[in-house]
Amino acid sequence: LAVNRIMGRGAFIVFEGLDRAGKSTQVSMLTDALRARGVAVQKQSFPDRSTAIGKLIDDYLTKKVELSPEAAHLLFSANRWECKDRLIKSLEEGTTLVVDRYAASGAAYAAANSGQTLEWCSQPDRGLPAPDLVVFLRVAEEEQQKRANWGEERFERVETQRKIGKNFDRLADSRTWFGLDAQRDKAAIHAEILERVLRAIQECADQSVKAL
Ligand code: T5A
Ligand code: NA
Repeated sequence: LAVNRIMGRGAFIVFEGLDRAGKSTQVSMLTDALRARGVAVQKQSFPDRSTAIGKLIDDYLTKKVELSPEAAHLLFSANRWECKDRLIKSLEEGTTLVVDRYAASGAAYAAANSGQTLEWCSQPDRGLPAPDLVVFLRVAEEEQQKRANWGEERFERVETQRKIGKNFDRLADSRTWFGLDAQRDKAAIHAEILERVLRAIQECADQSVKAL
């Protein structure tokens, strides 16, 4: 598209971190700030609990249904695959995507929960669009537990979170991951993220969307 060549494609920005790290808070702050600067931007969360698959995932997370860990993992992945075409279309039209959790959450949580290897757990997402930047929010367990509604959903236990944290460390790729201390003031965290994201938007404008 001629428009793409002039404007560039949008950036695929993903937020990752343990439960209550502040992802949703920062996703909203970033989306608002980009919009205020005239950047075309869309927000997306995974799991997307609004679809049929997403409703089943919600029942699983809130402990209304039981599933084998592997079956649950494949549903989380299917929930990303059902959005694939829409995500790519938005990026190609020049819209930057700000996404709350993605494939790294899938692999890190499933490996902690199922006992399958990280490699096994990474397979179902191979072929999905790859993030240009993964913003990784770091919080200590004491801080996590102080934040609202801790302990209600399925994976909100200290032992599980420790395993998931180790998995995230193994998945972190120095080229695309940007880790930061998420225990500071919300505005300070936001300022650091915004600066890095504006750079990512420029850097990927003339690159094609890569695949996981
Ligand atoms: N999952 C997910 C899988 O197992 N596989 C997958 O493939 C995927 C995609 C639900 C669960 O599903 C698992 C992971 C999860 O266990 P979710 O819907 O994203 O995933 O749920 P959570 O990540 O648990 O969402 P939370 O809402 O708990 O965490 P957030 O988004 O990280 O945190 P946020 O922004 O809502 O903030 C939490 C609280 O902290 C405060 C906020 O005001 C809020 O009260 N807060 C701060 N307090 C002090 N200082 C700061 N800087 C703060 N920032 C936020
Ligand atoms: Na969230």
